[in-house]
Amino acid sequence: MHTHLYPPAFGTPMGGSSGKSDPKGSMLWGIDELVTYHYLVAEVYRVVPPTKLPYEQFWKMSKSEQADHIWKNLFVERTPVSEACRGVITSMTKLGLDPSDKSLASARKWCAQQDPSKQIDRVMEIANVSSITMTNPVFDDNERGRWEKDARGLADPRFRAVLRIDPILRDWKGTAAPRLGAWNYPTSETIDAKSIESGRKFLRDWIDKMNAIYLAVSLPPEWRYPAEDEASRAGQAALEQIVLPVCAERNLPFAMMIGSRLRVNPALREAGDMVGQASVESLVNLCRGFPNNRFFVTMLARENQHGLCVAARKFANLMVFGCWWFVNNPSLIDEITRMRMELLGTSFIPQHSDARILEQLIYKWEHSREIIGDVMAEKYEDLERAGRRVSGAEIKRDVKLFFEENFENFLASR
Ligand code: RAT
Ligand code: ZN
Repeated sequence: MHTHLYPPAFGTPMGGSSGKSDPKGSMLWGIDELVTYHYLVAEVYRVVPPTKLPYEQFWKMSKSEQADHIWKNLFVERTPVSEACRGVITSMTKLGLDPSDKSLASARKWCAQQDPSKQIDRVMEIANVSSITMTNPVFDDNERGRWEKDARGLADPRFRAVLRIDPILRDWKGTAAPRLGAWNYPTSETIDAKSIESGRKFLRDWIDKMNAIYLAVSLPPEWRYPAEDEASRAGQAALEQIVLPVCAERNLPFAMMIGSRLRVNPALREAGDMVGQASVESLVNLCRGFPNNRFFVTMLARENQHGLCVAARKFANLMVFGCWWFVNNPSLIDEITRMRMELLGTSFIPQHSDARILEQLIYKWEHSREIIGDVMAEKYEDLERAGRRVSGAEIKRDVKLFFEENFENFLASR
């Protein structure tokens, strides 16, 4: 339900057998991308610190050089036991590549011979995934440019779009308002009548252009509703008067990923983001205040998971989803899934993937499914011990809810 994956029409830096490489392309796939995933950049810097390899020097290296550096230091000279490392191993094994190789040369050669579109089919088949939901950040110039040039040409039946609108809530005055103005949606620094009209029109136009299935934002741990400081008031007003009314009018859920503090170590770029505890109370206020809106919500801090579960018991318009980023580790997936089943039964979405590189779909699903399956089995055993038989058909029904229908039904419900 949430990935950063794209079809080939968005361009791909690694052309594969089609040979069409687009350095600014958004479709990331293949061994070099897999091994340079930002989780692994963070991990390699624990082993080869910036005093030995300055950040600027790493970023100047080619993708393959970066991959070789990570492979050598995390996979060959150390045992790749971290979850991000193990993920690469699972994906390689399932693709028939040898994860014990000392060098990436043969994996690289194999990838170069693959056609990007066929690779998508292959990965979807191995991962047993029927549909991929993209994240389409409209304030990103590269992304927006591609939609403006040829929105129809981007359509691919395997992918669905999501309108991602972070600056509207995070930085109305400094980013969203001036950019909307430049795109012929006149706005003010405050959320006045003009800003509301333009903001709503902007969202409607882009929902239509992308055929978006929901809208989404990522918010810092400091996010509060209602806002507690002057700087956040425009974000609150934009949420109340632009985003939520359009979601309600179009009957689309709003996805909120809460708890990422961006760039605590800016030199690490995407790998430099941190976790922080968010306010579940703010979410509760929002769910109560907007009963005609539906919210998909995930939180990044382990400490927020219990409160989030309890909040979902109070509001049917809140759908808890996934184990995001730093909580996407076996021990925490186990703990969180167990707690959710105990508090919410089968009415949540246990996994959302967040794959950024195509082949990650393989391991993110494989690893999570195994844990979720174990938790389910244990819960069924508990039920049987309590005196209630659980049939195969019922188990199938639950699997379908967890891995497909809870998401689809929440998208479709009114
Ligand atoms: O989990 C991640 O890979 C992060 O880098 C983010 O992309 C996060 O998932 C987000 O969507 O903001
Ligand atoms: Zn994401």
